[in-house]
Amino acid sequence: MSGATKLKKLAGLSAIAFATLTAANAVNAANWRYAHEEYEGDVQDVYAYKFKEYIEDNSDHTVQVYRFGELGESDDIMSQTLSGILQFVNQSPGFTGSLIPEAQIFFIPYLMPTDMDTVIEFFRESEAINEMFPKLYAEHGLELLQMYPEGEMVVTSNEPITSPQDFKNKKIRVMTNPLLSETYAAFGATPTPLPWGEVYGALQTNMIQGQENPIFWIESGGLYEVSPHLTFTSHGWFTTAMMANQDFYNGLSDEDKKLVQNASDYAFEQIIDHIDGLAEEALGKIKEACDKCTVTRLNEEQIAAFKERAPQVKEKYIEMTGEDGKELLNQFEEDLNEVTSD
Ligand code: 6CS
Repeated sequence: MSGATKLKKLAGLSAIAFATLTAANAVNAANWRYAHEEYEGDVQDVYAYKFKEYIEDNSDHTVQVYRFGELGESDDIMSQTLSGILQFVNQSPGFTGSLIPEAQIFFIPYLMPTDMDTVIEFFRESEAINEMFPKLYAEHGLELLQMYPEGEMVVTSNEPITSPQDFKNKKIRVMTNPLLSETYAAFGATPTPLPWGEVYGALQTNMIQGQENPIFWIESGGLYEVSPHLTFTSHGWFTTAMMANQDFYNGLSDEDKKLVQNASDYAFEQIIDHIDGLAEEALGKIKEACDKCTVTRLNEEQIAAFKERAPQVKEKYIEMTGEDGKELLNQFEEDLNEVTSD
């Protein structure tokens, strides 16, 4: 065989090998479905798209992201994940708390620090977050991939709030977990659990007189238009969680499991950058857009009046979650002490 013929034959063989490999990759390449609870450009959307970017840049898989409303409410996307229709879901403990009672820990008021750097360090280092929570989620068929903070909780209402007395006779919307209702009852309000899709309309029609959420969401969802008095109560952070259907996750190759873990970590780092300064920016936009809006930052004395009602909520949490919840709370508090005593 001449040199030229050999070369042609080799080229032919490698073309076949390449085509075979590509076909094999195409067979192995999956399209994963991922739903979250927010709109374009919001924190959960940024996380989802960073996750997608990592997966698609580092494998042949693709990720299809569904935003709020495309597949229903928060509870709907969780059901779809549990039944395997979706592979990934981002749902905040505000809703997961009705499925996994221990996840309600984030609604014990004044448990979390207010300073963002401390909160982030807590999420990075906490044994409760990174070791205990994955086990609790696994008991419910979910592979917990990441918990992350979105922003400090701020109350919006039809009148400024400076004391628990100001909450009297006000129906305050809460996400649908029982402990958050306990918190607002302890604060002196009438808690009103509602799914997200009903909140704007209920404020607009005065069915409810207030709600709580991070500033970026109050701005992006236009909540300040119908609930113009903002109060910084320093009582907590909006936390969220990204997870996978566990049967799906367990069925992945080791390589794909690593890919998913790396993509979750990558998106987490991106989100930490993203939320830095986000609340201040959103507050600036609200002040510019809204003449009737007021901003109240409670002073230490005013905070104390709310804080003294926190122990009764902690008691309720223990009552609702038993020994497992107590153990989680102890670890959570120990982890918090570690990051706040630095
Ligand atoms: O209040 C809520 O229901 C919504 N708040 C935020 C910040 N994200 C999604 C959630 O559904």
